[in-house]
Amino acid sequence: MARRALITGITGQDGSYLAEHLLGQGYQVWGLMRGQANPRKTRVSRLMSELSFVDGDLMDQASLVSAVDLVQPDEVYNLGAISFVPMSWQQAELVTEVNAMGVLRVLEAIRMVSGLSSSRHNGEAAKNIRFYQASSSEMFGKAAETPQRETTIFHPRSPYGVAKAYGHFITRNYRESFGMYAVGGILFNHESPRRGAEFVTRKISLGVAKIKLGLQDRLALGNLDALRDWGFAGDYVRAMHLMLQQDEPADYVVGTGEMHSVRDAARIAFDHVGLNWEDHVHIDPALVRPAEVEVLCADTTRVRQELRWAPQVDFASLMTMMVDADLKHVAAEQEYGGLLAAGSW
Ligand code: NAP
Ligand code: G4F
Repeated sequence: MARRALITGITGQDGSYLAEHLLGQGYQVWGLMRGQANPRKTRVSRLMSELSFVDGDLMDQASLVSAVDLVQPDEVYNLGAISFVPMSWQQAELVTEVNAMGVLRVLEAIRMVSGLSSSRHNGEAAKNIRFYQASSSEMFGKAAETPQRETTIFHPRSPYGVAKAYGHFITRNYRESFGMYAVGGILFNHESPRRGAEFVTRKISLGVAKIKLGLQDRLALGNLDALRDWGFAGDYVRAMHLMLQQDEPADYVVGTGEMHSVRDAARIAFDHVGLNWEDHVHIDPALVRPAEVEVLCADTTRVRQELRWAPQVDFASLMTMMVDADLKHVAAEQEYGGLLAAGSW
């Protein structure tokens, strides 16, 4: 019988790639969808006709219990979150509710549907629902060491990072308290043509496409010196799946092991279309963060050795893939008068 997976965050970048990957592996896949008419449903459902949806919201415990009960999943991937770091300074309480308490609510939903009693210490799960939590390298924040590995202490620099640290620890706690197969994937930045336009790589690729097509001339950025370990989202969802296929649950750091600056990202993207980035990029101090994460780079030893996972797309190929996709995207929007914009990536 086909295995069943439930994904929260189905309308996001990772949700779409993970659903495609799991469908390709023969799973039946349900995506948790919030809102009565989520405008982002169209873009994910037109990619995958086999995908099913179930209503629910990470803010609403009862909806999560109903969703888990209805789907009866073998695996739950909690990718839902408010994922844009700057928003977490503006709406810290909301981000904490969704990104921290939301994790607890999904774990509780699994515990309730599985019939695991709260007094059952280190017991066997009545129904073995495996759980993946989308933890983040933002938890390392002001990094104690570089590269960062599974044992590096957390020093989050934003309410987002603090909330993710709670989600990571509560996942580990449910593993230790109830014997759940529950893991946190500590993923470093991963991007794609489906990345939200608010994140720096996509902001650059969209900006480059619009400048190349004569629709704008300048691109405002913040801290050009920030260093990140950027990979391709399509590679990283394979690691998520592998983490739930092991004999024993464990947390893994997932990245490429290479770091690049925001300046490098801009240079590669502008070079790709024959433009000089310095002619177009200007610094907007308003885009510099109250507390910046300066350096993130993964120590990938464990994920490579134990999961036999390795990324397939390097940084330059990732940036040029995104620019090429946005050149097509922006040209199509121009041709169809922006009609594609609402639902498309
Ligand atoms: P994304 O594109 O921003 O997608 C976020 C998803 O969360 C969307 O589907 C959104 O659905 C959903 N969501 C937001 N609030 C919700 C709520 N109250 N209830 C249910 N769903 C809700 O993020 P992503 O890049 O795919 O990242 C996936 C996960 O990995 C996130 O948890 C993120 O924090 C984490 N992460 C990402 C990276 C990265 O570099 N991409 C790295 C480390 C960790 P709506 O359509 O309803 O808004
Ligand atoms: O693309 P970003 O907004 O991603 P950030 O903050 O690293 O967070 C992403 O990765 C995390 C994993 O480490 C995820 F957990 C999180 O959900 C998200 O997916 O910014 C990257 C860097 C930052 O240092 C930022 O200050 O780029 C710098 N930057 C410089 N100019 C900019 C800009 N970032 C944005 N978004 N916009 C700019 O104009």
